[in-house]
This record gives sequence, structure tokens and C-alpha cells, in this order.
Amino acid sequence: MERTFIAIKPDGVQRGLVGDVIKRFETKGFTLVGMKFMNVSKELAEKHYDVHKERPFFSGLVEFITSSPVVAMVWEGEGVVASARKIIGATNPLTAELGTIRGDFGVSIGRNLIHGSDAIETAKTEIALWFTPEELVTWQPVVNPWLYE
Ligand code: DAT
Ligand code: MG
Repeated sequence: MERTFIAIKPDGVQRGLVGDVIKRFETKGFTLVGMKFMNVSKELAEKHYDVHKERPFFSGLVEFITSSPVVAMVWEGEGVVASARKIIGATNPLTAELGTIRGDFGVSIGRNLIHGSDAIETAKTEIALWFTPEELVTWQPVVNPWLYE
């Protein structure tokens, strides 16, 4: 089953939005398979954002994600990678659609609350970077027959 990596960034945690964010993935029908509350090391932050290392905002991004705790999660479900990106909304919260997490809760690109993997391959890399296999829980929610034909 497809999996994606989701992180509630320091602003989402500090603003008390952890429950609201998790609720959206739960009520959509996705399955939580990993979750930890943690401080992010500079090394992990730099690896996670490696694709952006040449961008002018890279150092600010690393500084921000390491500034305060985050909630790192893995969610599972059919089409979860693309669907999570829709639930999250566009990178800039000011242009993100209302009804998305960023569109509903944010006003600034550097404080956009949440990270979600942008493709299935990226998700695999990010899950392996943030979680050990033992930290992921494979389980069968009893509602699955009511979510999937
Ligand atoms: P996304 O998080 O939607 O996948 P991204 O991968 O392009 O967006 O960028 C990663 C993060 O970097 C993004 O969540 C916020 C920050 N960021 C992106 N573009 C930025 C910009 N122009 N100025 C400041 N921060 C930016
Ligand atoms: Mg991205």
C-alpha cells in the first residue's frame, strides 16, 4: 500500500494545530503507520531539504525546521501521496485554496505549517530518512472494508 511522509513543522506545533492537521488525514480515510514528536538535527534538516540546497531560502529553511519540535508521520492509503498534497495545499498559504491546511491556517510561505512528500519515490526516500523500519506499524484498520471496495 502507498505511503507518504508528513511533518507538522515548528509553526504548526507552536500554534497548537497538531490535532487539526492529524484530523484531516484521519477523516479522509488514511491510515497512520508512524508518528514521533522530535527535535530535528541540522544534519537531518539538510538531508531532508537537500533538493533545495542551492536556493536562497535554504539556510532559513534549515534554521526554521530545527528551531522547535516537529511531528513526523507516515500515512498510508491508496493514492495517499498525491491526495496528501491536495489536503496540504499550495506552497504559499496565501494562494493555497481554502479548505486546504495551508489555505485555512497560514499566511506566509516560510511558515506554511506542514511538509508532504511530492512523489511516490520522494516519499520512499523521506520515510527511510526519518524513520527506521521498526518505527513503522503495519496494521489493518477495521474500517478498511468501509473505505475500499
Ligand atoms: P512544498 O513544501 O510545497 O513541497 P517546496 O518543496 O518547493 O514546497 O519548498 C520547500 C519549503 O521551502 C516550502 O514548504 C517553504 C520553503 N520555501 C519554498 N519556496 C520558498 C520561497 N520562495 N521563499 C521562502 N521559503 C520558501
Ligand atoms: Mg517539497
